[in-house]
Amino acid sequence: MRKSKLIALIGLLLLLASSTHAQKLIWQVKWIQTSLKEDSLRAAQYFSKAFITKSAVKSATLYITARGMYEANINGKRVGDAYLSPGWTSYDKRIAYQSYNVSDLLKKGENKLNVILGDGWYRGAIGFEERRDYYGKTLALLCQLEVKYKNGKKEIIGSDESWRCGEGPIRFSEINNGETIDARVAVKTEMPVVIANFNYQGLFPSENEPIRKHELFKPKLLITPKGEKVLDFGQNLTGWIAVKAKGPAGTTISLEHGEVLDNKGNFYMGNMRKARVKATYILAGNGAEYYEPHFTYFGFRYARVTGYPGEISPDDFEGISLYSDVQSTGSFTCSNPLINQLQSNITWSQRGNFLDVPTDCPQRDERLGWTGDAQVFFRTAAFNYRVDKFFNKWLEDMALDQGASGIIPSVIPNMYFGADGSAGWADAATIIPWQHYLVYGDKASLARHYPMMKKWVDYVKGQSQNDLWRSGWQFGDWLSYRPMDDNGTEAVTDKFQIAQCFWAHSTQNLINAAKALGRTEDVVFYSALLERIKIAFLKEYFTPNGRLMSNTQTAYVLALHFDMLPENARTKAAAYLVENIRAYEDHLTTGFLGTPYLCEVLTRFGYPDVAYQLLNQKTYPSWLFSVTKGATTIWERWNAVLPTGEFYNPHMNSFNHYAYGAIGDWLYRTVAGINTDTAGVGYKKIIIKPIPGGGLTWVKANYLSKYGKITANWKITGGRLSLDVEIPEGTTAEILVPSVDGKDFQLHQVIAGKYHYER
Ligand code: RAM
Repeated sequence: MRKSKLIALIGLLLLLASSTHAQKLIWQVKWIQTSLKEDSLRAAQYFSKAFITKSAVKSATLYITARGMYEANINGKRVGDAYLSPGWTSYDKRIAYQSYNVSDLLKKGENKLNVILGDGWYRGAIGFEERRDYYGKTLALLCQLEVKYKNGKKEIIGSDESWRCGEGPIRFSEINNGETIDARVAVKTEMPVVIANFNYQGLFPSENEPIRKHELFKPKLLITPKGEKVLDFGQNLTGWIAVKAKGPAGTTISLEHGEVLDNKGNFYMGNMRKARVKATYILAGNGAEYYEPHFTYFGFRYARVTGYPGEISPDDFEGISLYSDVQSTGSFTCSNPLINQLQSNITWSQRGNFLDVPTDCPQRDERLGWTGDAQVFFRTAAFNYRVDKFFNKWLEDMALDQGASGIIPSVIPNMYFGADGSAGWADAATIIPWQHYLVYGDKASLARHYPMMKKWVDYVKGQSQNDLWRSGWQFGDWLSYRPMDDNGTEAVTDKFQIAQCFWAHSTQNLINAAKALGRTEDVVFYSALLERIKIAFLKEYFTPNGRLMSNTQTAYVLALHFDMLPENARTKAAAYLVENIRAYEDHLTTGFLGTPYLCEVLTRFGYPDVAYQLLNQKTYPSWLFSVTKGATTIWERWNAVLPTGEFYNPHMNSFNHYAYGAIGDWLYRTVAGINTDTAGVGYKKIIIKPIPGGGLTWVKANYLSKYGKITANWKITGGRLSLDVEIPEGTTAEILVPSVDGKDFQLHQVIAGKYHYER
């Protein structure tokens, strides 16, 4: 007994020692900045330090970060395979640093550590318009190379006054505006550096996956009707293009990036707004040259090429996709190729918008961490990829950016442009932590985000009068169906009716979290509040006959999904929802807030057939409309391309916006039927309940939970349904085997194993 206690204690001490070692890096270096005068283009800054390793190196670690974006190399070899480092956090509050094992890059004797700094998110044009210098005007570098010698000695080579700085080939780089590389300019670091006036405050070791290179694409060359040379990579992706070329010195190759061709087949950049999205390469003229950008990224499927020397061969170009290196965890395929394309589009919009921050879009002058978009997409994202760390990091910034009043900014990292605290956007503060807990079962994270959840609910409470939230900025059911008509088919839902639903939802999420964390007082307090919120909702927005004041799909979906209505009024409300869908000839009319729950609500209230009709709908507005128009990612609007083939107005028309991809959650959870349960969060307890329908004859899906792989495959042959299920070790499951028509279910309680059922 005693001995085991002692062993446990030693174990604990060792654990503490190792974790404090991992977290407590002692910086012994200085922030440094360039001494060069900058022109308006602000070329990338080059830093270097020559040093000598005195004896054989055992190991070496480089700790590095920047105010700006960094890329390091030792003796000409790139350090690590992460891009756009140190990633984007609320830099005014915290900046991540990374550590790299560089043991293999050092050699005995003379070495050179080189670092290039670009403007990045720190001071380049980001967000709307040409917003620069958001976090500061000065780029700075902080790095510490810790060398351990075989003879037991240690040495630190870090940023300090002994470094040199200068310029090199990257003449310009900005997130929104691309990069210019002039290979004729040699790297020259001869000037002294300046010690920058920054301290170590807010520095933290990054825990989430870095941005890395992923899929590679070979283009096809198109000559458009205008006679322009355009590369088509076949997929709307986020990243950049690597180019091989050979030509005289000074030859200038430009690549402009676009997502779509216009309806005449010409290159189109109208929807980029102020983002210049251009990569420029100026050849050194010394034979075969290779280029790719460093400190920018593009959202594109097409690239217009100008200035390329000689014949353009597609072999000389490669599209490289970049995104946070999160583990792939899910796949969904079925017998309908259009739905498979939809799933592919969802996955690609996720990839293209998960670059350290979940952004709305990757191409125009925006690319911001919009809270609403991230919230509606979270569950879908968590099926496709393991996003626990990715979101924990972002939620941490959200907590830091939360106002003292409890208000949550609309974009995280916050860009302060007003319009904060909107229902459905700011509610990301409770929705994501709670959903995160359901998916990953990580109580420590939930506890960490709990104060933010509570502060947000309290903020709304402070705004409310007589338990009604009817004030402040509201985006409403953003981008819902709004035809230009005179007969009232617009599907606008009263924004405060929506707000009241989300306030209830946030309060419910808070209560759920309080229960999970054993905060009984909060459970009691917020349960009473929730009751009052719902009573106030009914008085204000619910008619004696059972309709809602705004008689829209979104209104019914939110009221039903968030349990706003008395039990005995729900069946009727669901019937009104269906009636409404019928009135639009089996079309959805929902915007960002109603769409994620639409099919789920229909399923819950006994209308999975209607949900399938919406899923299968090919005419506007619908998910498959964009698919039939050749989309390879999810569009921002149901009508990014109008039924006429024209574009919607260019001011806000992204072709890579994952929000409407939230239907992916329903594909996994209902069509394939893979779900978890509050009785065993994090897929400790699994529910398998597929609901066949929509003419599908087979579905195959799997999801890699932390316990292992969960599979649900079903098919219908000869009027019989068969279901194959795989349940991982350490879990239990309820398998509900559906009848062919999806109307009744046979329950099996199982443990880990592979199961086959037929009905
Ligand atoms: C748009 C963004 C985003 C949305 C906001 C309200 O500009 O693209 O998708 O959340 O507006």
